[in-house]
Amino acid sequence: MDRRSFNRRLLAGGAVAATGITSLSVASASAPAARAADTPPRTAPAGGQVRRLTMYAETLPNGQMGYGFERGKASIPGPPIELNEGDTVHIEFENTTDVPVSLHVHGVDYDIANDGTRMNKSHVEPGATRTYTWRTHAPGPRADGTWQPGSAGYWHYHDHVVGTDHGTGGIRKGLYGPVIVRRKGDILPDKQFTIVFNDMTINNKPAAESPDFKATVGDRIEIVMITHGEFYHTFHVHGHRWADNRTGLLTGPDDPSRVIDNKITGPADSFGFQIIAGERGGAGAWMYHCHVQSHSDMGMAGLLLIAKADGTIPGYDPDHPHHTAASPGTAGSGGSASGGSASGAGAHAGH
Ligand SMILES: [Cu+2]
Repeated sequence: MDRRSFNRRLLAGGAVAATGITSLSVASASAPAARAADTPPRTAPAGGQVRRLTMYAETLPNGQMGYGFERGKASIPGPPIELNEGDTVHIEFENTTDVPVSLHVHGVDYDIANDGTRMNKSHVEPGATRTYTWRTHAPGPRADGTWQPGSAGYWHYHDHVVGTDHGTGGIRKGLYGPVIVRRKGDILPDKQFTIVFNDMTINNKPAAESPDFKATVGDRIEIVMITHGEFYHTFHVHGHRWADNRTGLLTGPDDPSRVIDNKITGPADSFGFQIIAGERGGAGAWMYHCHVQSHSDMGMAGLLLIAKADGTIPGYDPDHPHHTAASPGTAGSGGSASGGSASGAGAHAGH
């Protein structure tokens, strides 16, 4: 599904039919290729809507856990929740698992009853339902003349009660997802991918199954990058750069934001940016990876598969493993990552 249909569905509110809207479900090859370089990009409208979503926490067949907009459709990461500054969202949240779960959010506005922690009994018992309300606001002056920032940003939600009062077990099992709040006029992407460095995994996948993401040259790609777990990482994409600011975009020739292609990121950090696929570099199997060497050697790497308009990807052989982990004997020697076994990360790293 392309971004446009996703936005339509989310904007429609209610029990959104979210089939396939996970960050892992890249748009199909049949989706019309956007030509961001030739067409003025769409922009975010002013906020102020009241949205209603239904959300489920579920235990997945492999024992991991996920959030989803529909029963039986939970994913890791959970589905993106997109808002415009000024919107309110009421999330009817059902816990279908056999342990207490919650929904705790970063960045947006919520009162203590919507905190999603045991401290204020805002978690959800097995089989129970609770409505969480998140609000957002545009920036503006306070009464005292100081400036209040708006809610716009690349944020995230996660469990805060499974395993410990900090949700350490829930996050480790996959209970996390992205929240994107846009400001009126923010440029909208053609495709959106969520990449979560969680302990030594990407999106809780073992190294050999690290997620690849597909696009066509010229697509305006939005990457939402979130980190969880025990380690600091650096996020690097080959062949593309972005601005280290709220949107990842420069506003003009005098925008002082630093342009980067590598960013340090620690637990519960999140950021996002947009790139034009293949701009100045062309089509190809472009790596993205953690740039801590022992981490990338252990498999914290995947591909941005950027195809030409005809669908071909120069030099890419899907049968050839591009980012398998180094053997356990060679990876992580002397690296801080060896401590990952205590967090369960070691179980993934050797696959
Ligand atoms: Cu790393």
